[in-house]
Order: sequence, then structure tokens, then C-alpha cells
Amino acid sequence: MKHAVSGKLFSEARKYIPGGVNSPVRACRSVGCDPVFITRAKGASVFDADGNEYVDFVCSWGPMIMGHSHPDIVDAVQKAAADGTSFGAPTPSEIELAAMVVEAVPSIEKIRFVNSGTEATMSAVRLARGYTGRDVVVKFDGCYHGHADSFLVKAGSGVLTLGIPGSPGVPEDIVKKTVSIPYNNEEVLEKTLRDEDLDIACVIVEPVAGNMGCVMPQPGFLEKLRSLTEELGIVLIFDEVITGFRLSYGGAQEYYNVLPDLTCLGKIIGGGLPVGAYGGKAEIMDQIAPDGPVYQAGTLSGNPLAMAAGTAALKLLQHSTFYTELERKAERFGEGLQAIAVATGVSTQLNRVGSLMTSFFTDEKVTDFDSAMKADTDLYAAHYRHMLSRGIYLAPSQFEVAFISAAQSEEDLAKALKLTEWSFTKLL
Ligand code: HOZ
Repeated sequence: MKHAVSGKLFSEARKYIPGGVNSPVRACRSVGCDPVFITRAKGASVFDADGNEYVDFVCSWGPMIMGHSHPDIVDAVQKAAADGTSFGAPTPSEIELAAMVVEAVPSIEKIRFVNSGTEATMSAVRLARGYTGRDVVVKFDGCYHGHADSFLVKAGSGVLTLGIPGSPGVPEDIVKKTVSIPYNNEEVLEKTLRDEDLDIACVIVEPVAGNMGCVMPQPGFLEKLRSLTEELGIVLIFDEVITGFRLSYGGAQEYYNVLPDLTCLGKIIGGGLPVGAYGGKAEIMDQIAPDGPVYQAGTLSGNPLAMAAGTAALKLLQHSTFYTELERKAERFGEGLQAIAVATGVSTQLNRVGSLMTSFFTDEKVTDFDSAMKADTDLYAAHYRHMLSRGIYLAPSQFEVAFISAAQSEEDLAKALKLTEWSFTKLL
């Protein structure tokens, strides 16, 4: 496969954009190659500027659960755009999407739309602090909640991929207000939450960690988190930016039957347009301005194009067999990956829940940040390059997830499995 045009575009991009990208992982540094530049996408495929086609397992990092350019979503966006792209005023379309989310997500009684997952998480934390009158945020090592100051402590995603321990520019005083503890460790969790010297406002968690690769909650972990936070009056925030409308129509909280106080959403609820949202108990949400004193605002919040795309996407997800079919497809694909690992003798650990999965290049179980860090990232990098060269578009980092979409056909997945076998054989 030739990538000459992408190569030229990357050189051009680097003149104007730091690192040539608008989000660090896209620079592909940890997989030892330059990024391909995508010009269009349809269904399960993305196409690069050189005309190459790839089966897409990145799915725009989650939103494209229906695949790309779904006609219903494109139609909804085109119709909305014809009526104006932004008003900075209330619109009927935001009520429609808000009502659908409130109906779908068990713990959400009221919701506020913002423009990204980062905005959602930072606003939810401010709200939790305002509501409780306390300052400290507890998070989990390797979980990623966007790039707001409070979260860049032992964070996942690009921070982990690029090996950045924290970030210059985050004031020490803010770091002191964030406590990061191991994921899936009930003992440390209980000790931390019961520490009377800590003035804990909230715990924020990805109910399935998706930014150190896919790491599932161990049985009982989310339940313990819920019961402790409830007992201690600490606000529990689920960051469901990835898992919302992904694991089930009601998200991870429905899937695991554990209900948080606040939930952050993004990705799928925007149907591929920039969106974020946070919602939860009315008693807490009513603390937001103008009803309450906690301030948060946004010119493009509730943008009519994003609302139209999100509403169209959610309608498609309401099909009665949507999630069971997606689960079955993902399960078969996961089994195929495991069979290849066994047959070729390449040690991998497959972590999968629903249509989210990561094959870690390690022979030890991956249950937290430390075990994820044992993965052989050089092996992943070589595998990534093999797969890219044959038309399979994976996340350019061992510490991200692969997404299965409704658009991937059995043939697409069979092709990916065949090439995985070829790649693994070459790795030995
Ligand atoms: N932090 C995102 C994945 N977990 C990457 C987003 C992007 O590069 O678009």
C-alpha cells in the first residue's frame, strides 16, 4: 500500500499544527509510523488520501457504532443544516435528545449538553464540588477523563501512550486535589474513601476502563464503589463517554446494574458530531446555573446539527435486536482472535466486554494499570503496521480499544482475522 500523499500531507500539517495532529495519539508515534490522512468513510470502511481502503476498528474512537455516513444520520444533519447551523438559543431538537437520554439511561433525571467529553467530565466534577462543598477528586490509575487539569494525574490514553507522567501547565495545587488509586482494588478504594483527612467531593470512574486498553471491572468492584460512596456522601460519577449507548442502550450502568449519581456522555450521543453531556439526579443537576450557583455555559452547547445527528443515531439503536446482534458479532470475533493467538503461539490476553475489546500482548491477565503496562508495546507496534499495510485500521496504541460496529460485515471481520493470523505469524 502506498502512503505518499499522506506523507506529504503530514509534512504540510506539521508546519501549522503541533505534531501535525489535533489529538496526540493520532500522530502514531508509539507504533513507529506516520499517520494516514483520512478523506472519507462509508459503512465499515475509511479511505485515505492515497485512495487506500481500510476496515475501520477505530470508529472515530467510539461514536460510529452504526458505521460511517449512515444515511439516516447524514439526512438528519443535512436537514438541520439547511435550517441554520447554530443559534446560541434554546431549540426543540435539544429537548428531543435530552428526553431520549433521560428515558434511556437509568440514573439520569436531568441532562446538560456540552461540546466534548472533556467538557462533560470537568463540568461534572465542578458540580460535584459545588454540591458537596468539598474539593478532592478520586480517580483511578490509567483511567482517562479528557484533558482537564484535575484528570491529568496517572491518566490513560495519549498521556499513557506517550509516557507523559502528568503535564506541565497543570498547577501543583490542582494535582494535590486529585487522588489516583489502582483500578479494581477494593481494599485501597475503601481505605482511601474512609480517610478522614481527605475532603472527597467525588469519585470518577470509567465503569469499563477504555483508555489503558479495555479493562473490565472485576465482579463486585463497581458495587463496592457504589455502596461506599453512598454511605460516605461522596458523589459517584460514571464517565460513560465510551460505554454510554455502547454496552447497552442504557450504558454500562444498565449493563452492570450499578447506578451513579452523575454520568458523563459523549461520542455516540452526537452521532459523530462534536458533543458531550452530563446528567444525573435532579437534586444535583439543579445546582447548575441558572437554577443553582454552579456555573457552566457554552456558545455551541446543544448545537442543532449535533442534536439532530444524536437523535437519529439513538433511534437506530432502539432496534430490539441491535445490542444482542452486536454482542454476538463481537463475541465471535473475540473468539477468533483468541484461537489465532493459541494457534500461532503469540501470547495475548483478550479483554472484551460487548463491542469493546483489546488484545494485550502479554501472558498475564490485565486487570489494572500495572498489568496493562506489562504489555509488549513493540510487538503491538509491529502488529499495527502489518495490519495497516493490508487494509485494517486499528488504534495506533496498545492502550486503546478496538470498536466493533454494526456496519462491519462477517467478511470484514473474517478478513481482519485472516490478516491477524498472517501478522502474528510474522511476529514470531
Ligand atoms: N483520547 C482519545 C482516545 N481515547 C483519542 C482521541 C483522538 O485522537 O481523536
